Amino acid sequence: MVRDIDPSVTVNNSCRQRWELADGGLLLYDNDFLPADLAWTYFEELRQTAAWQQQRGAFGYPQPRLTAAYGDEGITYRYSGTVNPALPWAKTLLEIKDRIEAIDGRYNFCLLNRYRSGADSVGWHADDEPGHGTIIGSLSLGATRTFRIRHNLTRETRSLAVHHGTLIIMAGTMQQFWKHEVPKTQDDVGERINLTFRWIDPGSS
Ligand SMILES: O=C(O)CCC(=O)C(=O)O
Repeated sequence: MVRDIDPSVTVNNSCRQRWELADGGLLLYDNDFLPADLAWTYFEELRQTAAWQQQRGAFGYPQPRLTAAYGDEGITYRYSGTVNPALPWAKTLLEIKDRIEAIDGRYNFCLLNRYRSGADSVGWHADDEPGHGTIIGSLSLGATRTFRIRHNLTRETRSLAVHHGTLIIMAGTMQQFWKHEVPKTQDDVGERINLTFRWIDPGSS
């Protein structure tokens, strides 16, 4: 089953959702979190200055996107065979982190994903590594893409359009019972940058 957002809750192009998901997952969605001009300033700066690289995943294949990692000193994010030591926070990232922490969560690491076109993607996964916080703040900049979530057992699937300036917060038990993905698209979409702010226990990284 695929359920999309009910468009009737959209007011003046601004749409906020709070999804209380099966088994205690929680997803907050705000498609109007950042004003468009500020979001473009962040997009351009991060596109030009972040330390982008194309990592190889668990089976040695290049990931279909570029990534960069920033955070507190000594924090490393390891997932799917990749090792992502944090570079020192850039000022812009700290500014964005403050804005998201004002909504929910506390973060010491940010993974940036850059989707160069519709051919770039991230497959179904959960961010459920031991020692990681359960709240993840995820900001979208640039092209609109589809963000999907799927329950591990029932396969209930929901889909959201993530726009320029959209914030999603994933919380509760969502990483335990649900997976998420950004699928490839044949649409002629431009570049998108996504920032996921996380908490990684210093002892576990
Ligand atoms: O690009 C996105 O919206 C999702 C990124 C993601 O799933 C991740 O970094 O774990």
